[in-house]
Amino acid sequence: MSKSPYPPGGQLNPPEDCRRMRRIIAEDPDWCLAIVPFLSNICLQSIVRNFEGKPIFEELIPSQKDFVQERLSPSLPLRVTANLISDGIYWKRCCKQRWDLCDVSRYGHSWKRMFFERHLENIIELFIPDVTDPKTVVAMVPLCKNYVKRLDISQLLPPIKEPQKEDDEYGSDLASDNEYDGPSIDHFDFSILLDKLTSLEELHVVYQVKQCGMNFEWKMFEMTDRDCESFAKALKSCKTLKVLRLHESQIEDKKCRLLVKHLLDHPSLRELDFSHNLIGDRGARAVGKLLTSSKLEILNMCDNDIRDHGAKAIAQALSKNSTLLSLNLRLNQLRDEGGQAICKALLNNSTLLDLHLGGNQVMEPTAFALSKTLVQNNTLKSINLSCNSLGVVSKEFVYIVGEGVSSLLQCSLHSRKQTAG
Ligand SMILES: *[C@@H]1O[C@H](CO)[C@@H](O)[C@H](O)[C@H]1NC(C)=O
Ligand SMILES: *[C@@H]1O[C@H](CO)[C@@H](O)[C@H](O)[C@H]1NC(C)=O
Ligand SMILES: *[C@@H]1O[C@H](CO)[C@@H](O)[C@H](O)[C@H]1NC(C)=O
Ligand SMILES: *[C@@H]1O[C@H](CO)[C@@H](O)[C@H](O)[C@H]1NC(C)=O
Ligand SMILES: CC(=O)N[C@H]1CO[C@H](CO)[C@@H](O)[C@@H]1O
Repeated sequence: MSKSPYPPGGQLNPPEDCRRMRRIIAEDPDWCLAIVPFLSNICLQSIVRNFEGKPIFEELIPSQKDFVQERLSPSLPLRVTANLISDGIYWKRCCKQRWDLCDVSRYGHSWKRMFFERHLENIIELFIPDVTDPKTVVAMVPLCKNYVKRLDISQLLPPIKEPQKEDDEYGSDLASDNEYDGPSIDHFDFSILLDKLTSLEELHVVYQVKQCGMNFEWKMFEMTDRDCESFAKALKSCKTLKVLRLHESQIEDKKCRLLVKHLLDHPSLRELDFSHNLIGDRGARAVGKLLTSSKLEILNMCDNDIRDHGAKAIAQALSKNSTLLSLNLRLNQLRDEGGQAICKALLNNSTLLDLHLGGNQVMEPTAFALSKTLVQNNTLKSINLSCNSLGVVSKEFVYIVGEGVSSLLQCSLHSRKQTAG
């Protein structure tokens, strides 16, 4: 086989190609001057044509692999291609054929990773409980587990509504006397999948239905108790997970505590994002416990319902040994009691670099506590106190910050309403 296959009928003639010298012009009017293709090219084309029945790829040299990758059909079954064809032009063609927007830099510049992550996301996002066979998801595992590092699930569908259920929506016991016990699961059950995805590092999940239109119902936008139980178990089984984002899913204290319980002593979790949920003080206490028993570095509890007691629990965890680098408590209800607790905790050996206390109704006392912390000792690099009524203190505070702390890189103090004086 020749080492330099080139396109059939192509005009690229290597100079040493002696066949160029052929100068026979026959009297046959159909005689063609085009050069006979290399036998190796014909072989490669045959490989491409028969790939599904008889895949030959490993044995080829790199240039031949490229030749094949450029010509294989993107609609070949994945069971043939998944673990055979390496990252490269073939997977790029598969991605481009399926999606208009393909930003490969989001996938570590791996087209294969992009293909399998988005393919699996698609299957999960269109999974209908009790309709889709869970086997279709599990069957994907051996094909994709080596390439899927992150899953970004932006939709989870509820079961199809039984028509007779509409009548007993208001709790008529007689109506629910029929055989039907309701759906067996409320949304896709992650516990059938997560323990098998051995490369998964990041998981983002939102329990919501996109484009529900006139079918809108609030319950399309929440994680149920049953979901939470199976999800928590699934998390525990996924030992490689580093980043968990579970937002806008109506998670309250009970679900938060269940999730945290299964995350305690997780071997690899580094970032946790429970933003835009309904977590209150009891949930925050559980999260505080998680802080002291894990190596969490980034915690985002933005837009929840944490008050002073919850803040104190988090503060206590901070003042003990914590590995936390970034804490976001924006849009909670810490008020001064909570705000002061957090600031005082930072006096004690914290590693924290970024703190966001925006929109927490904190006022002068917190600003003073923070200024004391900053003057005494800090590793803090950025503080955001926007959307609080710091009032007249802010001027003085900025002065202290300016005088005492040179390491602070960023400080945001935009007050929504400045008290006159
Ligand atoms: C804090 O962490 C350091 C190093 O990780 C460890 O040596 C020390 O014992 C810990 N202290 C407490 C109170 O947990
Ligand atoms: C800081 O640590 C000291 C001793 O380790 C302890 O007595 C004090 O209560 C801690 N302060 C806070 C706010 O946790
Ligand atoms: C601040 O913390 C650093 C490191 O934790 C320590 O070396 C330094 O002595 C502390 N300074 C004060 C004023 O406590
Ligand atoms: C502070 O937080 C608010 C809300 O997240 C944001 O809009 C603003 O840009 C932040 N300020 C800085 C300096 O980062
Ligand atoms: C428990 C602990 O290590 N506490 C130390 C925290 O840091 C201050 C000084 O910043 C020390 O005095 C404490 O001993």
